[in-house]
Amino acid sequence: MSECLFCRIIAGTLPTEFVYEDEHVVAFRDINPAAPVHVLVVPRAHIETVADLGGDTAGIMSRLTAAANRIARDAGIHNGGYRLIVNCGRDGGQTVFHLHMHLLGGRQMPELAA
Ligand code: DGP
Repeated sequence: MSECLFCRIIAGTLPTEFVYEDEHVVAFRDINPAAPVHVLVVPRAHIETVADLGGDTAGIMSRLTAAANRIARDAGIHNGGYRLIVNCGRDGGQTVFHLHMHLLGGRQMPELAA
């Protein structure tokens, strides 16, 4: 069995409700939400970080963004706006090493800290 937490969620061995899925992408609520809407948008393929993208996987960010925009519309936060975040590596604050995009919304987001 995969050691990767998000691969286990994608494979269904760690039961998690998907708020969106297609051939390439799944999305589920963050276990520790930082906003009223906090969804993780994740490629089915195991790619550790955004820095690993290229070649065959170069289009993944477009797929993640398109899915996040659709989820935001479905959640009714598209007019007010929302924040998309990709943490990369330890210094970027990444804790789960399977690429994912955070969709955060439903409240005013604070300015980014310096
Ligand atoms: P990051 O720090 O960018 O790597 O974000 C990882 C996120 O994953 C973090 O906000 C918490 C979330 N998370 C960790 N474990 C689980 C889990 O088992 N289920 C769900 N739904 N989210 C998880």
